[in-house]
Amino acid sequence: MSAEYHFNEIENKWQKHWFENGLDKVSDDKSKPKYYVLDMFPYPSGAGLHVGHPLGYIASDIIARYKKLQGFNVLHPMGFDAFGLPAEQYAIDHGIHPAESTEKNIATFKNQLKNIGFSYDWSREIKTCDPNYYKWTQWIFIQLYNSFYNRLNQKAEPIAFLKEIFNSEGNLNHTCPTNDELHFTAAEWNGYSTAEKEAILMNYRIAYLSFADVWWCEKLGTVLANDEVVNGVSERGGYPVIRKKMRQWFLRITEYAERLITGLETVDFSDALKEMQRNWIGKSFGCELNFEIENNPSALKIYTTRPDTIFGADFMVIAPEHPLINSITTQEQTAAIEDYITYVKSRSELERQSDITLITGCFTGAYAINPFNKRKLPIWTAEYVLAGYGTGAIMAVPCGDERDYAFANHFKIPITNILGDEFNGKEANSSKEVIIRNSDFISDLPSKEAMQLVNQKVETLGIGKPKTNYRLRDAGFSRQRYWGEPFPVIFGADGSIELVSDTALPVELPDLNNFGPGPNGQGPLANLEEWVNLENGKTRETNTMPGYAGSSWYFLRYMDPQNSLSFCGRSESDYWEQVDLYVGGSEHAVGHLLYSRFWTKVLYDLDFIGFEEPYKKLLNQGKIGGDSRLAYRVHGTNTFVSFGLKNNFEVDEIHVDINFVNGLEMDTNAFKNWRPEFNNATFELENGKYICGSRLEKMGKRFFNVVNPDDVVNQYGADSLRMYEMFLGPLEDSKPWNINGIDGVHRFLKKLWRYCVDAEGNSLLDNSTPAPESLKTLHQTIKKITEDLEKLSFNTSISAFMICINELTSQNCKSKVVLNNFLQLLAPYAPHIAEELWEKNGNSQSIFLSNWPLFNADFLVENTKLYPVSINGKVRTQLEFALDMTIPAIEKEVMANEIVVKWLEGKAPKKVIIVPGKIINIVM
Ligand code: ANZ
Repeated sequence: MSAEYHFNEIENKWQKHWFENGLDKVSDDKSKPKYYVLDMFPYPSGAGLHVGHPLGYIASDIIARYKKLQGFNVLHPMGFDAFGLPAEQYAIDHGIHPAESTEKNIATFKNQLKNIGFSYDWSREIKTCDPNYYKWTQWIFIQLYNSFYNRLNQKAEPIAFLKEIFNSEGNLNHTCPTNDELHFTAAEWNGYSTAEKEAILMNYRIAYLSFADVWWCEKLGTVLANDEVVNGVSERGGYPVIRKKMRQWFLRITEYAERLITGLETVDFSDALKEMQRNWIGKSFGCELNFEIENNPSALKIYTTRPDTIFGADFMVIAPEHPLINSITTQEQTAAIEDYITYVKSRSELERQSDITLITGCFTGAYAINPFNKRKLPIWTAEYVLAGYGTGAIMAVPCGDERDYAFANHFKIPITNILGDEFNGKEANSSKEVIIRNSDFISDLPSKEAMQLVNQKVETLGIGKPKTNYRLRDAGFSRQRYWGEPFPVIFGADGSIELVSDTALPVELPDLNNFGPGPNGQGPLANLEEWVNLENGKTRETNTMPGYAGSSWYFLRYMDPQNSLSFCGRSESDYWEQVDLYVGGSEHAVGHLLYSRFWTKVLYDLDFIGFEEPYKKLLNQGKIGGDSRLAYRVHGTNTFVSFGLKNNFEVDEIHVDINFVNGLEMDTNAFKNWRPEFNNATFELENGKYICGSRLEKMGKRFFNVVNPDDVVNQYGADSLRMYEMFLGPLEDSKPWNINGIDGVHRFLKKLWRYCVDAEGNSLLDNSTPAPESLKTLHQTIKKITEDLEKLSFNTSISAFMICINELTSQNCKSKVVLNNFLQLLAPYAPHIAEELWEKNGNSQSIFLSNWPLFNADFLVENTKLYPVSINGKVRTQLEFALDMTIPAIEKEVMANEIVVKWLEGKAPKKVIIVPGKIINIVM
């Protein structure tokens, strides 16, 4: 190899070496302490990676290599979240099978990742679409189906236990999660038919089948989860969605609401992220309270978070879906109520909640009685009260609740003031820091005290009880799509449910050519009759699992990826335990993270693993923005004017592919050849150049500003790319990509190279004893880099490396020992150049088999001092002495010094003043 820094050769050489020598393989040596650092695995899209994607991967790779050098056994795997809608949409659009396009995309991703020199143990790669993987996703589903949440023990337990309990005591101690009014004795249970028993058990199972309103997207032909619907349209594609009742699988995540909140206290996630999860779960404290209905035996149960406002209730509102609506509606109001219900059916839950200015509702004709003052309150129905929350019925308090106020105002319902001066009559005052007035036994009490009193009274009167509610809903788990995990479920001709036995797993996804929807909104698998229909009229479940199925437990499979007997052997999960550091985008703050925390808790409860939080620490990387280039076409022509001229014309902006713009200067020929419409483009130049405008925006295909990491690696090397991405700023920040900046780190690596090797490529370093100042520089750097890594502050290390090499250069340090230590510090960031120079320094084993340099504070302590020596007040020279030297010993050496002797001109000095550690002054 010649003397220049040939990064491409070096990087290929070492990537090959590491792979061939299994350097990235995880060790089986379980006596070592472990460290598990995980990236959120990517969905292998057709577009490949752009430079924004590896930001988090680089950070996690630095940590992985650092921990390895520290002696940890490091698990740092990579895989692919390979099922999903886009591959299927692509198949529909282009006729290419999802398996084929997915494999191709994975190959591209892997190549791109390998080029960056990540230390992934590829022997542990997983793909969620691999039958050997989804076999276990199906197996976990079966465990979820065969379990219920035992509220007494606060954990999931086998449903077989529950059957035993029902046999011996009915459901006395085990409230039904979907209906707390369902009570049966052991005798009643034993009298039920098998089908009746199964129907009851279904209400307890953690994976269960139910009919429910789901978001249905006609265009995608599928049901979407709440978090896949954004602003009333599908997150992917932006297509309209409507509410539709369908038979769906659900996961009873709601039983875990409390543990999902308390578990947050045991993990190291950012406060913002924890807050997002808490908000999503939406815990509130309140009270359930029964109101009698005039001329009707049923009670109306409401949920309120403000029992203290009960004397301000002016009317009641029930959800249009409320089960009592028909039985309470009076004859005169029946037609109006029916019309209103029809209207509400056309409205999505989102519209119902978000259109707060649109006030609709209908009076049922019925009245409820306030249990405290016996006041008659009209019962209305209105879309703002949702069936799925609380009890689906409320007492409306216009002076304390905005929506109730707006409703009363709209329908001219008189408002009772229970807040005195704190209610201005023009808007509700929803503050809880108020004094309650005009309210019988709670008058003139602060809200909080009043609440307690009312709660107590409600309990003594036996008309209600305090209640905690969660906004979290059970998660829909069925998709009417092809490219996902099939369910291990078979329906009997009588509608009974049979789960596929463990030995028959996986239920393989059958091959298919037609990816269009099946009949009646079913998924494409419904078209495959020979697959669907089994003997004796049995049929297979034709839905497939949603995208979050495979990603909810993948971190466990990496621990034991080839295990054919278990999803993950217990000895492996006991050793690797939680992920120590999880790096990924904040867009997964609720969906993926919440589901995988939930699955982990269930697996823990069922004693398949020994820990209940999957991720000990989470780091969210920011996004890298694109630096777009713009050309200016004079409106209605094919003439393009350079940036400086554009204000003289009426121009249209065109995004130009950044690949044919150098800095800001556009290659006009490349532009002309780019697209037929630009073939005859003409240009008005500035100083012979076409100068583009620029803009920072999202990195994406449609802005033609995508930077492929492969191109950067070719031009500057993977080490420069890695260093530069870290140099851009704190990992959590979003920041623009600016290729100009990469020169700085690239020059630094070249400088390091020249510092270490001569023109012939031989080492310039020697075995000289390092000077104290060089050891000081080195140990300052060790301290800084180690602290930075512990804080996950990557950007600050880059400048520390540069400062270190500058200092060593000016100290003319040639010490191999010092440079070897420096290379060990650099190795996590720039592994290839560190490995190459390490070898040139005469080390025969990989740098990654060495160790992390230990900081020694002794080297930072100054033990000599460079004294300015003045003669008659003028500094004539500088002399270095050990700080612990005695004054007479210093004086002796000063007086013998050549320069001092010269200035003394043979005379004896009047006085020699020596202040240790400060100055030496000779007075003549
Ligand atoms: C009386 C009251 C007085 C209320 C007041 C609020 C303020 P969170 O915090 O979200 O749990 N509510 C209850 N069930 C509802 C449903 N199904 N659809 C729409 N609204 C519902 O909110 C609980 C409050 O939201 C409850 O307390 C109830 O109104 C309303 F000054 O009751 B409140």
